[in-house]
Amino acid sequence: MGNFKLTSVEEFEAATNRLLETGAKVGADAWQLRVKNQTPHCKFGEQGVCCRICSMGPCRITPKAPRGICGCDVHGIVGRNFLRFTAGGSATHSDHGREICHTLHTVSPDGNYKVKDPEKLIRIAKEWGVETEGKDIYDLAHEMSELALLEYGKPFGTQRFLKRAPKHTQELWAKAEIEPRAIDREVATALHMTHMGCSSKPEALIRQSLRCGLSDGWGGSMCGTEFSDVMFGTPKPVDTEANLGVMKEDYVNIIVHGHDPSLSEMICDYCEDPEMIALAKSVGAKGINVAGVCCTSNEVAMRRGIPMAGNFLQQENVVLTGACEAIVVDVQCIFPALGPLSKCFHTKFITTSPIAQMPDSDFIQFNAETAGENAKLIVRTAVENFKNRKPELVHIPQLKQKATVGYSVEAIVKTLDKVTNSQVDETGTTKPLIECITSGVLRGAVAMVGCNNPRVRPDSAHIELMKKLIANDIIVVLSGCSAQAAARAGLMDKDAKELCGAGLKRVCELADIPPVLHMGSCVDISRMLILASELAKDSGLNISQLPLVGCAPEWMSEKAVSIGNYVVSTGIDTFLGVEPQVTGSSEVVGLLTDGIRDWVEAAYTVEKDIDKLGDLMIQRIEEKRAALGI
Ligand code: MSK
Repeated sequence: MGNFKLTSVEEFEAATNRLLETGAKVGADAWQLRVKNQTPHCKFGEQGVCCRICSMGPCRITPKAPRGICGCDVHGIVGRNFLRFTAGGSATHSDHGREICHTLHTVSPDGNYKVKDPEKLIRIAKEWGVETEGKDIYDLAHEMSELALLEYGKPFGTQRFLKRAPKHTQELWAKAEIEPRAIDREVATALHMTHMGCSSKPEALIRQSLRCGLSDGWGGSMCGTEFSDVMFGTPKPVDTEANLGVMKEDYVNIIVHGHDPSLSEMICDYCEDPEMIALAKSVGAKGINVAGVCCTSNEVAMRRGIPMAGNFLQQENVVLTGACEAIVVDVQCIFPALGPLSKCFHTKFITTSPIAQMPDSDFIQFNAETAGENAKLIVRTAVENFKNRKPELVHIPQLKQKATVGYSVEAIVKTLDKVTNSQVDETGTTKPLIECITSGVLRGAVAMVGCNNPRVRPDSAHIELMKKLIANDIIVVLSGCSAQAAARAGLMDKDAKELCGAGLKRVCELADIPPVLHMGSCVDISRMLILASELAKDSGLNISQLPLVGCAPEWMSEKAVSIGNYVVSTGIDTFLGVEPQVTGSSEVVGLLTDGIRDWVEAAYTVEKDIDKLGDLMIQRIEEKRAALGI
């Protein structure tokens, strides 16, 4: 174990407080201050009982005013708000996936984007019934891109990827009438259903919420993940580092932030360009250091080992170091606050997507066709900005941890094969993992996902839950900002096996893995769906029977609700540490926490006490084991 020590949440906070002192000196605003201005939050909004769907209102439901002007009761209003929230998340993830499909259409042997994983492309093509024999791989990529784009608007049929689910799951979806059709259609239907004068029956609204979530997880997000792998490579275990200490004082620091890897992959390429490195040296830097924030960070960490500076609530911190030459963003989870904040420092806040345009930013539009030129201009802009640094404002907290990341399903299967087979089976199955679980060496698995949210002490819920689960021999797979919380704390260091129970520790030693596995960004939760499906097929069980649960202890975004809906709809009980804005309706709460179990064999549990949330997950895993007699 050597000198291994986790970084504590108190150390995270001390580093943040020191950065906020710099912020105060230059008159910078910060989310910590804005939270104070925004609390207490509006109770009507918190409970989901405010309706702004037409201009007769807004209507707010109280005991004295139990119906809106149209006569809709609280259950209809809460249900409609929940469905609209889901639709926002599903549209966002799926549109990311669509952009990836469009980028796939631009691939060429000498272009900006290439096919890096031809085997995966061929595998998906065969799955979709596309002839691959004798076909040029780039012709196949273009054909697959067009077919994938049709998934968004096809007039008939359901999502192609649904066939990856076990037969039983597919039957449940058909019976519950929640099989997603065209991806965009489910979002449009959600908006139509929630228009004034359409659905106000909670059951119908929640059913569509599940369907709209499924169109994301088994549709748009899965396209995003799979075709990103085709273009940028399927992740394999790779070593990296995490936390603000990955920024380097003597280097030009470029931070990539957002979600879409098309831009960040290109930025990483140009940061290694000899011409750009020479330029950096000519302005007095030792070189160029690129690091990431949020899910863009997860994408480039998984494929290139690019260090992870921080997660969602760290995004202002990277600017507050005074050592960030440019924070380059694509889409989603980007604070508009970065504009005014960057003006307090020398930092260039570079927006690149028409989808995410913000005041006080430099907009350099990024297109797949001109990606190389755009990325080079961005890198050059950052490098030339090094001379504008104000040395008196520079402070980089010296916190960082080692992390091994890059556990795609393919990598997990291959790696865990080592636990039981001396000879690695190249085709691979999840059977070794199943054997570990049935023998009790591992008690089960938790898929932990999601954001930070100031309602929860940042990162504390993620880290405390992970420590508790691994100590109980429960393996944890992670994505999104929860993965970065783990990496920053040190839980993705292989030495963290010392914090595990005896069974998980043994598995970590045999397979040479950390006890929590980084599966990627938030669209990559589709990888977890595939893993759960493979486990079910290889074990002959239904997904809902597996000792496996999902958890989002610090979630905040619409995407997280869409994710929750597709995870429960896949048969995985899902545990939340932040209440969805539905508490105003007993009927909607009843459906989400219990009623939907009749349709999809899983439901939500909400518990704000994080220790109890951990106990409830362990209890559910043990109940599933007992039901199987293992
Ligand atoms: S970035 S959606 S804060 S995980 Fe994917 Fe993190 Fe949540 Fe954004």
